[in-house]
Amino acid sequence: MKVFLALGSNLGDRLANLRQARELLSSLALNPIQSAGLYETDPFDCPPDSPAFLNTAIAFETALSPEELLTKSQEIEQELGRESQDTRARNSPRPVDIDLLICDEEIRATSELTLPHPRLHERLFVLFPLRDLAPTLVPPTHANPVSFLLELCESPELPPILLQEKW
Ligand code: PH2
Ligand code: MG
Ligand code: MG
Repeated sequence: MKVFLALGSNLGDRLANLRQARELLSSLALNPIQSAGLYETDPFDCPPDSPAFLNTAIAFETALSPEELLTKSQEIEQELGRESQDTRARNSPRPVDIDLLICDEEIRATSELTLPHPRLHERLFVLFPLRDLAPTLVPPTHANPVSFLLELCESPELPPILLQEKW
């Protein structure tokens, strides 16, 4: 199964956090991980005075199911210092956030997991990196490729700033 994950960090050494997340995720991958560019983005829908994010996306093949990948991703988030959902305010600063965007043609709508990610097409901080990896991919349940989803996106976010293509 080919999977696309969004990565974000707005606490601590943000780039080091993203690199560590990628390194830990690589143990789940059957092939070398593909990485999107590294973007700095304004916090969107976050508590006031939240620090800026680094956002990116990665893609790899895995033998895990989406549910297994979700569990592993949550373990990695916690290993990198993220507090559990019950103790922190919604969208408060986090060392790393790992979101499953697309898992092949898999579709889910459970309380644990929605696939494709329900806000995939609404967020510039997701679409910019995803376009780097898969501009022509039409996500399941969508009618348009990623590059066109980005053109259609009417988010009020400031455009993400590309800091580095490689990281
Ligand atoms: N993640 C959120 C909420 N807001 N804003 C930016 N810029 N980047 C994010 O990754 C992000 C966000 C929820 O996970
Ligand atoms: Mg998120
Ligand atoms: Mg998340």
